[in-house]
Amino acid sequence: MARQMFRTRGAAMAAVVMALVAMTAPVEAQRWGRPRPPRAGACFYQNANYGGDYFCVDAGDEYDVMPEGLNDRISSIRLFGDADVTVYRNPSFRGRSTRFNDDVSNLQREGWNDTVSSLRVRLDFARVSRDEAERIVERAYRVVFNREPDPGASSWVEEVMRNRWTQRDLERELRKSPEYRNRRPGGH
Ligand SMILES: [Ca+2]
Ligand SMILES: [Ca+2]
Repeated sequence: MARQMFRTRGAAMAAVVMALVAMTAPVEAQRWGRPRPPRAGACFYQNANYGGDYFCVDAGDEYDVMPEGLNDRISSIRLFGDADVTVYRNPSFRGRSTRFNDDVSNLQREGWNDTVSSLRVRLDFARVSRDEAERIVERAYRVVFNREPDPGASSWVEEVMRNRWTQRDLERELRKSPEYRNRRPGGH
């Protein structure tokens, strides 16, 4: 019951957003073509191995119903900019679903050829690599402590990855540390 209400409210909000978009810009019906891939999002191809025409969806967007001509036609998927995709066998995010967080060159191998009837594209925040986390720690240390991270900073790398922190989140945590408090004017 609660889930049903949530879904209904979500749909109502989506309708409001769609109406706002419609007021500010003409809504271009999504169709097969050769668009420029999004910086963060996914492209869906008519054929396996990213063949034939395709359409693209930005991260954060979703289709509860596939635009005309796109239903039960998708055969491969490419992801861009740390996005992931959840596909559903039926409209309205119903039926069997699978989440993909990597390119799928042939949906047939996954049991999903020509069967996707609704989909969601999301940013995959979980996929912060260790390299990215280390860079976040380095930058945050320079901002907050005005120095390079020492070996003790490796535990912060783990925290960034586990909690999916941004640099700003980490800076906030570092400012709670004794090192930061002691270096502030008036601190001793
Ligand atoms: Ca197809
Ligand atoms: Ca279907």
